[in-house]
Amino acid sequence: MRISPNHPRFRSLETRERLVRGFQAGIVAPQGLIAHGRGEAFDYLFGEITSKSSRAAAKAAAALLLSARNPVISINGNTAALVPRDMVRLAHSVHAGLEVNLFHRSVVRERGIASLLKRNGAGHVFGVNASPRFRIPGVASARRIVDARGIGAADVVLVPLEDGDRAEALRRAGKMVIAIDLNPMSRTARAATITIVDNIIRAVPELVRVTMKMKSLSRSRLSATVARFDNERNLRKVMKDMIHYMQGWS
Ligand code: PTJ
Repeated sequence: MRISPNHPRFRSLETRERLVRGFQAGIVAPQGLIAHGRGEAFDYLFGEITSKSSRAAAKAAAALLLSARNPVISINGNTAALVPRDMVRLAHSVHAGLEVNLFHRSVVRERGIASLLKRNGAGHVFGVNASPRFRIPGVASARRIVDARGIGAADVVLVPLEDGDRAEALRRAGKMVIAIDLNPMSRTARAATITIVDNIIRAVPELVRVTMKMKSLSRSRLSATVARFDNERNLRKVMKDMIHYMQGWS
């Protein structure tokens, strides 16, 4: 369906359309449409804006990605449908690998997502029928199977729209985790090293912008930016932002 740009909720409706098209093209899992609804509800409670706390998290995440030895960006169906080009741009900007890693795993969908990323400028994409494989210990879902040269070898992993247990398991495996999740109470948000509580359609362009700006900073300045960031404190601020916004309505 074509949405008129004059519609007051154009951005939100257009985002839904992208997910529906992604579903019809075999990129998005049916469950991904439901997951987006949960995200939308949280976004509404934040006023659909990128808050100061989200910007602070994006800055710390950019510093962590730029100072990583081997960063990898994990891509699922929703992420591929919503921000394929920005994810490829981010990967180029921080020299990160891209890996398809699905909760509702199917090789057909893995192939479709990898080719969508390639059409958007990606080079090699890990995770298509991953081989050699590495199994993340302690993950119950198909997400435990990762590429040994991709997420398996990464020191920093960006996990957008995640389901929880993998973020915890990646931390236990000694990796640093950056999450993008509109739910500040989710297990992913709590387990990650850095959580960007923002809609992925705003968070990823912001990450691209900030990494471009911070590229020339020294390793010690990047490390200092990461060290100053406290995820738990930032999540408390995010919750306060949400309550503050909601009180404005009463
Ligand atoms: O493509 P697959 O097979 O890997 O499956 C992807 C989904 C998203 C279906 C899978 O990872 C899943 O079930 O995730 P959950 O457990 O529903 O968690 C998704 C989280 O992302 C929730 O906390 C949502 O609030 C959040 N979320 C949804 N849409 C957005 C979002 N966060 C940021 N931006 C969004 N647009």
